[in-house]
This record gives sequence, structure tokens and C-alpha cells, in this order.
Amino acid sequence: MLFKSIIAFALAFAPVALAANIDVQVGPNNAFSFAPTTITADVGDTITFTFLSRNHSATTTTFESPCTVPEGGVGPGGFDTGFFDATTEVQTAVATITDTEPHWVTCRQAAGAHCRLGMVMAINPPPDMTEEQFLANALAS
Ligand SMILES: *[C@@H]1O[C@H](CO)[C@@H](O)[C@H](O)[C@H]1NC(C)=O
Ligand SMILES: [Cu+2]
Repeated sequence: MLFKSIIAFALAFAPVALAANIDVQVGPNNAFSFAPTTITADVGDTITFTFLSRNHSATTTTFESPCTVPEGGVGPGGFDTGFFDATTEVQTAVATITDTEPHWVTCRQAAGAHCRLGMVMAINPPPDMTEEQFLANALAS
């Protein structure tokens, strides 16, 4: 009986206990980039974006068209932090992951100009859709 309730307790609290936060830097060293450029995230995990320079966003788009904001403003199941100007102070925004699908993050500043400079990152990229290819798609767009 005691054993049974320990199991029930563990199951009830497992999802909360396992949720992680992943820190991503936006514009480190004044660069048009995210760091890291690839992360793996589970349902319920949070990503804390820390905006370190200029005026950027973290916005999901699509693998095929990295630098075009999709209809509806974000890629499937994705998010948009909005713009954060870090020229006077460092700011943060938190996004929560709601599925284990791949998500393709870019900065949507200046109609995709930052993205075309390579300001992209991948969440849960599958083997046949790499961050390297996503970056290449952005640079070629
Ligand atoms: C940041 O960029 C956005 C989009 O270009 C712009 O609307 C906003 O005014 C900018 N913020 C600041 C403080 O300049
Ligand atoms: Cu930007």
C-alpha cells in the first residue's frame, strides 16, 4: 500500500519535476546570432531568451522559408517573443515548449534582414532537417 502510493506520487509529480529551462542568448557580442544554435526541448520545458544587444526578436518561422514570417505570425505550434531593445538594458523573454516537433527560430527584425545574416537557431531538429541546412536556407533567402 505504501509502495503503491509512492508510485502514484512519483507519477503525479514526474512531469513537473522533469521540466527544464534552457537558456539562449540573443545577440551575444553584438552579433546577429543565437547561442546555442541548436537545442533539444521537451513538452513543458521553457526557453529563456536573454536579449544582449541591438533590437531583436525570437520568432518561429519555417524550415523552408526561414526569413519570412508565416501567416498567423509564427510557425506551427511556435512562438514570437516580440521585439526587445537591449541597447539600454538586457532583457529576457520566456517561451514554453508545447510539443516535441521541430521549431525554427529566427529574428524577424528589419523584414528578415537579421535572419538573412544567419540569425537562426533550431529546436528539436530531426536528422533530415539540420540546423546547418536551416542556416543555409536563411543565408540563401
Ligand atoms: C525595435 O524594433 C521594432 C521593429 O522594428 C520597432 O518597432 C521598435 O520601435 C524598436 N524598439 C526600439 C526601442 O527602438
Ligand atoms: Cu535581430
